Amino acid sequence: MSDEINDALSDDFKHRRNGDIYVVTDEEKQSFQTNGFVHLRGVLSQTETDEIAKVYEQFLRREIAVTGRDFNDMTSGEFGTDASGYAIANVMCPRRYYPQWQDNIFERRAATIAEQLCGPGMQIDFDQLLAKQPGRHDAVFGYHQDQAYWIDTDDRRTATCWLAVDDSTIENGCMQFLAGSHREAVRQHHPLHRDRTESHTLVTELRDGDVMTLVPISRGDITVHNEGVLHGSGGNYSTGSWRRAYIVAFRTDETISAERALGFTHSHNDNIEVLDAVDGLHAKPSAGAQASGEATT
Ligand SMILES: O=C(O)CCC(=O)C(=O)O
Repeated sequence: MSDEINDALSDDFKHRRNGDIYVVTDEEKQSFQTNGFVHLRGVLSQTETDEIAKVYEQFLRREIAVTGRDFNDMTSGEFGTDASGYAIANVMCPRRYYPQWQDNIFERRAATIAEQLCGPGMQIDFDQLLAKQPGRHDAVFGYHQDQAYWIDTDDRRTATCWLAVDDSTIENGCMQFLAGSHREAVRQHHPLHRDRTESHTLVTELRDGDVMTLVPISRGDITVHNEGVLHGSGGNYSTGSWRRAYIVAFRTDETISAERALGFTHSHNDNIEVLDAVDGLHAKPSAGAQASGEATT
């Protein structure tokens, strides 16, 4: 039996896909509003995911040139070295480095999802690859709210579409969300290592009573999250399974123009003064954070 026929027979969600469109239900829209994230099943078929994985592997093998800090280890900030040692290989802005990837099936279907969840005027702001090697217990993506990484704009609507290129499991470090936390102000964040020249990564601490929801998803599924929900992920404890994710983030035309006018492009090579102006570094610690001993760097 061909891969395509096998794919079609084992695909419970193909009725949700119609060409470039993926139909989001009212219940899923409500879940995105309430929790700040939603899990959408079968956004890509297995065959479509295979096509994505081919280019993904070219990036990981460094067959596609990526400049400076845009290929780094998200856990250590290391870049320009042998990536086979990276716990989380992070490629920023892959569509910029490989324009042939623009308008691929994930981008097209995710665009229809962003519009259904956030309304009209949503465009791709940036994309990213995050690959956790098997057996890397240190492949931990620290807890954060995305808005903490970004400069403030008037309209913060965001749909960050996170595609599982491999089954994403509790064992290999699936996404975790703090449901409803987008209704809080941005918490104070601090760089994981000293300052932002050392590492791009920002983190915040959990507070008493915070309970993370772990969201394992199958290959071809996505999660979508907004700019405010607190999230992160654990290490890869599996012995043989990569946890590869391909992320395409949609924000409004106005936000993207405002970011670009300030020189903020989501590249890790952006000017340090621009990066130092982001929200979470300047958020005032809340009374609750001080009471629970949250870091206030
Ligand atoms: O892939 C991960 O573990 C984290 C991804 C993330 O923080 C994001 O997409 O905003």
